[in-house]
This record gives sequence, structure tokens and C-alpha cells, in this order.
Amino acid sequence: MRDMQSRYSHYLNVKYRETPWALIAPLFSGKNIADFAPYLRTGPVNWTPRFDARHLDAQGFLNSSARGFAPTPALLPLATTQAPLTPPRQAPKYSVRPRNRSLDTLETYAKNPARRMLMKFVRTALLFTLVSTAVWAQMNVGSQVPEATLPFKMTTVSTFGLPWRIAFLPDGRMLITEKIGPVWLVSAQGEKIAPLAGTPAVYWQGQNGMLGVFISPRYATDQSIYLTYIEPGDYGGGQALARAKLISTGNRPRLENFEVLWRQLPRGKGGQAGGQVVFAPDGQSLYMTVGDRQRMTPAQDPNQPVGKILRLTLDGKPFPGNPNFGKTGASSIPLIDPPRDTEAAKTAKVVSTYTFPGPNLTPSETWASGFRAPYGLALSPTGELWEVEHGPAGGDELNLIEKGKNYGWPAVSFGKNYDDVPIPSHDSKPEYAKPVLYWVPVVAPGNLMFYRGKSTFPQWDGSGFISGLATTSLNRIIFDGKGGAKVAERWNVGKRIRDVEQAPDGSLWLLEDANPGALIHVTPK
Ligand SMILES: [Ca+2]
Repeated sequence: MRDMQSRYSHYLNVKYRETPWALIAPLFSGKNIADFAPYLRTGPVNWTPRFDARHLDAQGFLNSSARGFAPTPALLPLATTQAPLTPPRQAPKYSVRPRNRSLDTLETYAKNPARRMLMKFVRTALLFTLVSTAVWAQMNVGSQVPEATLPFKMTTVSTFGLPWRIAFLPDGRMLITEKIGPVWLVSAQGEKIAPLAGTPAVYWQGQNGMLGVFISPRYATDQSIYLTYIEPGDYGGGQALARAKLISTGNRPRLENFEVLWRQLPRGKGGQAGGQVVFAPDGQSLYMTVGDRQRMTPAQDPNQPVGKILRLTLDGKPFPGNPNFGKTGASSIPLIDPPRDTEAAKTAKVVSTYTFPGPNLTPSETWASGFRAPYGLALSPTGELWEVEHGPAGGDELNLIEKGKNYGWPAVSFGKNYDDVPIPSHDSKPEYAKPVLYWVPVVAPGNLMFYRGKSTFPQWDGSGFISGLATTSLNRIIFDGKGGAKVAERWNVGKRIRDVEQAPDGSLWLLEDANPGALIHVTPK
């Protein structure tokens, strides 16, 4: 029982670090809720109830008898309205993976002075090569220590219910999605104007709900916007991509001509959606991330969109330049529930089989595969496509996305399962594309964007920014334009940051992952 309690505490604490489910972790852990302050941002409340075996099924998952523990709307405000923030606990130190172990071995071959001289030369040359490539080589950057001070000013302007993404209209006004459903029209100064009428019903549960909002590359002529969200179904939900015309004038902002362009079927259980959209420079296509929905193994199944980056036309059809364009997949695919870990996933019970009414277009739609929770996707100023995703316990990744490559989840990871079951390392299977940077412990990415321009923060022109959830951070990444990346600063901003975006005037805006969650304006000090 103690093992289960410990495991469950860890599970909730880490797995649901980006969701209000972290709120109920203390109920199961036997710890004082104050221990969870970095995650919950609440003051000390003496809750020390324990759960028992009645609440767990055979696999250690909550069963229906535990439903009474689910957070209620009355509990949610507790997560955000109490005492001042407690700084997150110092992350344990991890060292950069050793790269020069072979040097000592080499030196033992040097048995005479001449060979020693030669080896000295080889060693110097080798070290020089290692050092010069290590700067850009794939490496663990999870132990990065935050900067002592913030070089910018943060101003909270308004608040939203679990806000997820910001999109800027050409005039500087914003659209802001709330995971719970609404999409708000917001002034350029950050004040709420009104929620849009005509938005779709969403499946708000854990990490699911309304996700991204994106301004069409054709907005100037047709005022169209794109939404990603989880559609409700009889058995869980499924990711959808939709387009609509935005009417933002007058006193009743709304969506018209709403149409779903793509949907994930069958609908099923599990969080870890993707929902990030990037419009390709060709003006004709878009990339969209689809997470593994916590089902793991389907991320390696070419017949299922789960765990993929798709490339679609602006109308949601397979992009003709895709690596397997023209191919169709299996006519029926199995649906599984989220398994306990990557080993259990291999033999997960099939809960139903879905038969496509027409051809299964997934192979034709797929650009790259093997992703877990791909919340960030962005094009760099040099035209490289970069993705960030949550690993399991450790192993968050920054990947350079290239056509047709497989990025390995769940066959490989630099993290391990939440129940400590190991996962083969990315280093052990070179057939999978490795991340350029990875984080052990996690950075818990909310989004990735590239800063462009020299007006407001000229020193950041061309840098990437990753928002941090559990690390309550903003992270600047420097890219070399040749597939390399390295970390610059990590700033602890004291709030879980879901999104970071650049306004047309060059300032940054952040969304806090909380309910209520702040819309924060970042300007020079
Ligand atoms: Ca990977």
C-alpha cells in the first residue's frame, strides 16, 4: 500500500503537473498540502487524508470509487487564490552526459615516448573537436540554474480560465483560448472585450479542451482563423482542426462559416493532445502536432495519427509533398486506454476497433512520427521546423523536425516511466532521430516560439523561447541556423507559463496555466 501511495503521489505530482489534477495529489500522498505549494500555489491547509486499496484497480489506477476525490469547481480556486508563491524546490543536479570516456582508454596504448607524443597530439585534437561540437551537440540541459534577476518587467493585465494560447490579429488585438472552452477577443492592451460566439463544444477534461488558435495566412482577404481542440465523444475525445471566419467588428464578435477540416477518430481516453499549428512558408499548407493521448504505442503505428506531426493543406487534406503521399493505411485500427507504462503498453487490451468509412489517409497526412506530448512547434527565422515535447519522468525534448523521420516515442526516451520502469535510451537505438536538447529533470514545456525583430528586445532577435510549466520559467534558446541549439537563460517567473507569444510591437505576452490564470505583458525594464 505504501508503495502504491508513493507511486501515486509521484504519478499525480509529475504526470499531471500541467493540470489542475495536481490539486488532488495531497489527498493520496499522505503529505501536508503545503508540500505541494510549488505546484498548487496555495497556502498551508492541513489536509492529510489517505487513500486505500478500495480506490485503486489492479493496475494501480483510480477506479470509480475514487471519483469523490476529483477536484470540484469549489476546490479549484484554492489552487490560485491563497498565499504568495513558494519558489519551486531546487532541481537535483544532473551532469552533462560524458563524451570523452574513451580518451583514457586511448592513452593506455601509449607505451613509449614517441607514441605518447602522438597520443598527446591525438588527445588534444580529439578534445578540441569534442569541445567545439559539444556546444551544439545533443545534450542534457535539465540542470540549468535560473538567472538571479529578471531583465524585463512583468505586468498582469487580466485573467482567464486555464488559458492555453494567444494569437495576434494584424491590428494588435488578441484571441485567447481557455482550455475550458471559450475563445476571447482581447484588446491590444490585454483587456477582455468579449468571448466569441459560435465556438465549438469541447471535451474539457484534464489536459483536454480548447487548445490553439491561429491566424490564417489568408486572413487579410478572408479573415479566417484556425482552432484546435478536443471534440467530445461517447468514449473520451478526439483532436479536431477547424476553420471559421472571424467577425471582430461591432459589439458581438463571433465565428461564422465554422467547418471542421480534420478530426482524430476514433475518439478515446487520455490527455497529451498536441494541437499546435504552424503555417508552412509555401502559404499552401500547415503542420499540426497530434500527441500520443497517453496511449504510447500508437505513436509508432503508421495507421494512426496519434503521436505524429501531420502536414495538411489549408483545407485539411494530405499535403502532396508528404513522404508517403498517396498511400492509405489499414481500414481498421485498434483503440486502447492509456496504459500504466511503456512495457504495459505493448500488451494493452484493445477496447474497441474502429473501421474507417472511407480510405484511412493517415500515412498520406504524416510528416514525421514518434512524438509524445508535442505542445510546441515553430519555424525558425532560417526555416527550420522545431518541436518541444514533454517526456515522461524526465526526457523533455527539443527536436529538429525533418521530413519522414521517426523521433522514437515510446520505443526510446531519455526519461523513464512514472513508475520507474525503464525505457531504452535514445542512445541505444540510432534508427530514431535524437533530440538536439533534452531535459532531465524536465523543463515541462508549454510552447515554443521564435522572437523576430530589433525593436523592443533587439538582443533576442532570432532566439527561441520555451515556456515552462512545472519549472515556472521562461527559457531562451539560441539556434545556429544549421540544426544546432543551445540554452541561453532560464528565468524563473514564479508562475506556470503555458504560452509565450510576441506582439506586433515586439513585446512578449505570457499566459499563466491556472484558473484564474494571468495574461502577463513582458516589456523592457
Ligand atoms: Ca524522442
